[in-house]
Amino acid sequence: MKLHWSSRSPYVRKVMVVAHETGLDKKIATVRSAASRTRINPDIVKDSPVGRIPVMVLDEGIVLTGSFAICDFLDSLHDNRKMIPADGPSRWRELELHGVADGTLDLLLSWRGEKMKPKAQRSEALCESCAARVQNCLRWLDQRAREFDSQDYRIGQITTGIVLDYLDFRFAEINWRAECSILCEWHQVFAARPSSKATEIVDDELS
Ligand SMILES: N[C@@H](CCC(=O)N[C@@H](CS)C(=O)NCC(=O)O)C(=O)O
Repeated sequence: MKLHWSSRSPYVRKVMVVAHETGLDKKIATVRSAASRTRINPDIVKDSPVGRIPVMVLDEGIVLTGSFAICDFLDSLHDNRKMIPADGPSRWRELELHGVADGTLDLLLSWRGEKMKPKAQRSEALCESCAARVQNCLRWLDQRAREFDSQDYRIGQITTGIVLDYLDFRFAEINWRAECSILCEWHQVFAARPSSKATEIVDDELS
């Protein structure tokens, strides 16, 4: 399995944490692929027309675009604790959490894309809307974190931890620890997991 990969993408990190948690990391051949909103990377679009990462090319030639589909595929390859429950209420509960955590990442990436523009081209309305929604999401995640349990460590908690690390990486000005005391305490548990340590964000200029 080939994975278009970057050390700075939170969505790629989600895939890699799931791979480590399920013991599949050694089976993945990572290819460093830089993705940007403004430049098309021909190596990525050769495999997926969307031109974003992560993209996984399976051994049989099928190409999976997007982190959730890739995590779902990885989950089909093992018989240990599933990262995405197959059915029943636990599946919908997990997708409820994942939806908010993943949506927070989407908001952060849109916000950052806007913040990086020269001031004259920037939409302050978009920045303010992203800021308000991110704050709502963090409050929601903080309440939900009351129920976080290591026996139930799956894609929803994984994505939540990645959101928090991404905030520290790209939005150091947001003091989420001050407002989200439950997430703040839980983040230490997340950071100590071997799968988190093995996939820490590295700001190498190449990716
Ligand atoms: N929903 C997608 C989002 C992927 C995504 O936005 N990846 C970013 C890198 S972190 C990207 O490729 N950005 C380039 C672009 O938006 O064109 C997923 O879950 O994989």
